[in-house]
Amino acid sequence: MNITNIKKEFPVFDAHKDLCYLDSAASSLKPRRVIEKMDYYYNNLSCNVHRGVYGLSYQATDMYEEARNLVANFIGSEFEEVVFTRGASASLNLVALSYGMDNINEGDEVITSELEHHSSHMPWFNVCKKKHATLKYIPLTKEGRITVENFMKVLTDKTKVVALTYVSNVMGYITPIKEIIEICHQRGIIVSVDGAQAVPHMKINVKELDCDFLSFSGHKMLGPSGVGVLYGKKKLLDKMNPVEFGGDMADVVEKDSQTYKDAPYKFETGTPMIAEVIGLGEACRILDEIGLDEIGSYENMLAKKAIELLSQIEDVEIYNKNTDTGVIAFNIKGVHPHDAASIYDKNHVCIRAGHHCAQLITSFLGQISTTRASFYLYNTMDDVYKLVDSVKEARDFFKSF
Ligand code: 7TS
Repeated sequence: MNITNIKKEFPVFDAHKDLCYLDSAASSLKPRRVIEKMDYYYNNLSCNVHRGVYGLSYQATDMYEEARNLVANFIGSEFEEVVFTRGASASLNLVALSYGMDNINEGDEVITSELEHHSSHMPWFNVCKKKHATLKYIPLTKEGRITVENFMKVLTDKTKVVALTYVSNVMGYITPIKEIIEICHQRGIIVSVDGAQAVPHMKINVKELDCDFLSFSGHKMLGPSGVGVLYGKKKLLDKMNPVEFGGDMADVVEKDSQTYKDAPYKFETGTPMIAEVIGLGEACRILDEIGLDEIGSYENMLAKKAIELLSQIEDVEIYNKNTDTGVIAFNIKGVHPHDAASIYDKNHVCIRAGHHCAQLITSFLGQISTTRASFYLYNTMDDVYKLVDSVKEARDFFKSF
């Protein structure tokens, strides 16, 4: 990968020459090609999809559906297995509200983990509460990992659904999800995978993974905000009921009967996020051109270097020294991450401090807040040094009181 050339593709670096952006786990930066593709739609078409019987609308529909094709190719699914949503949270909620509410009954069990983002486990907490089912958490290892061995400890004959993150947004650990899926499928259990932190960083083929559902967001993978994907196996999507009703998803509507279009359209009511979907399609193309294997190993290399250097600073506590990806979670002992963040901000180092919408793992670490640096394809070794220097500065400043 030629990082100098890659960086040139991100206009935000022209606007902020000193930018050290280490918050890609929250949202990635957007490359020019994605922005231009969305601009093209707004400048040249601007109209709705699936409705107009005129050329402009046909063209907009073609671009929108071409993006579905690009996403399907990107994850190795069929075209009709790609449902566009407004983001990973919406996708994860759709699985719980549709599949969960119709298939989870009193006495059933759902398995999740403390490593989840709130958007992954909270929808199931609510399904279980409403259906008088039990939500079980896989015991994490001391390091905070999900293992197959520990998964087996909570698996029972009552388990109906397993909802797990593929990559933790706080710890950067990769879940042994393929093995877990295999075990689940031997017992007829459905697996919903939160791919929000995985899909942008590693090549996923849903056919090989054999997951039942995979949820992810456009804005973490070079695409725009406001769009995400729910991949679902066709046989499951076909049986599932929509949870939102109205324009475009309907087939025949009478006063006393209603039918819906086939999946994926029955889940996409109203005017969709047209430009955003088109932008997401372009993002998939770019990630495939560069190669996700290379991106993943590059950002892990940067994270490992940062961990090595941060470990040498007295009072810095790193929670995931063995991160599998480009995510580092740390704190300076005795310094609140939000205080330290003011120093990082002064140095144009963008990193996130807080619980990262993952309060369970933050509590597991015995913290109320952690500092997270997350690397992506446009980061350089210079960014690592800037981060390390800023952490040193924050430590020296706050420890001098
Ligand atoms: N799942 C995981 C693992 C995530 O990291 C996030 C967002 C979501 C689901 C929800 O995605 P959304 O696009 O619907 O918001 N994670 C973060 C984060 O770590 N910092 O800001 C958002």
